[in-house]
Amino acid sequence: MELYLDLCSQPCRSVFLVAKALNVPFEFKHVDLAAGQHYTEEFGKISSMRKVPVMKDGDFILTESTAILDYMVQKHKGPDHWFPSELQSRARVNEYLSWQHTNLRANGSKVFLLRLVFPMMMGSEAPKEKMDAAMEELNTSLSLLENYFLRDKPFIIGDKVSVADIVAVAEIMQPVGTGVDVFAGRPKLSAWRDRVKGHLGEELFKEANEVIMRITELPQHMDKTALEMMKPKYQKMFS
Ligand SMILES: N[C@@H](CCC(=O)N[C@@H](CS)C(=O)NCC(=O)O)C(=O)O
Repeated sequence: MELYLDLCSQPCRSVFLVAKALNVPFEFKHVDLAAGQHYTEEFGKISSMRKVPVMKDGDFILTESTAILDYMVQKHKGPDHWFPSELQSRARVNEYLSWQHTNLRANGSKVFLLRLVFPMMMGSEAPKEKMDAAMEELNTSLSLLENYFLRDKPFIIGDKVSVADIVAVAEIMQPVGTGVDVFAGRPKLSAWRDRVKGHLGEELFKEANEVIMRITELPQHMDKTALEMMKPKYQKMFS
């Protein structure tokens, strides 16, 4: 199996962490988004979507992190709790995976884009009102993760960790990488993050998050040609 990933990306970190946690044998194919490698002819042959993550298993190519997670868990039957077969626990995982795209993932990414990418593409800090609105939306998503999905359980499905926790942790690290303290005043969320980290192991958690934890260094060594190539897309998005 080949996994095309850039660990600065949240869905890529989810796929990487679950693959590692389940001991799925895979070849790590680095697609450097900041260097525009997803626009190359070579990557275009793998996926015309031009996004990561992508999984290639023999001739079978799959995009979309949540579909890849499901495929990996089904193929490499690990402990059942990762994506449980029991009806209601499985439904809880799917509930989180359906919710996150337009909530924690979207709102974490928005904060990430405004704090890190906006200045690179627009040459100034993001307007305060845009930043405040994005932070408010992120906080709403964090509260829903705490108060709806976690409640007083150790993990989203209950006593055991599942792919839903891994996806959520990977999402949270996106704004954290840009210096937002999402855990301030949220002891329940911090304790849950520590449990997930404990389950994965300190070393794997660190390996998965190394790139995002150094992401603020990106503007200093971003490839200038790639930056110019990406500007029109982001300028349209931000304006
Ligand atoms: N819904 C997709 C999202 C994939 C996605 O948006 N990937 C981003 C990185 S987080 C990407 O490759 N962006 C490149 C671009 O849009 O130019 C998933 O969950 O896999």
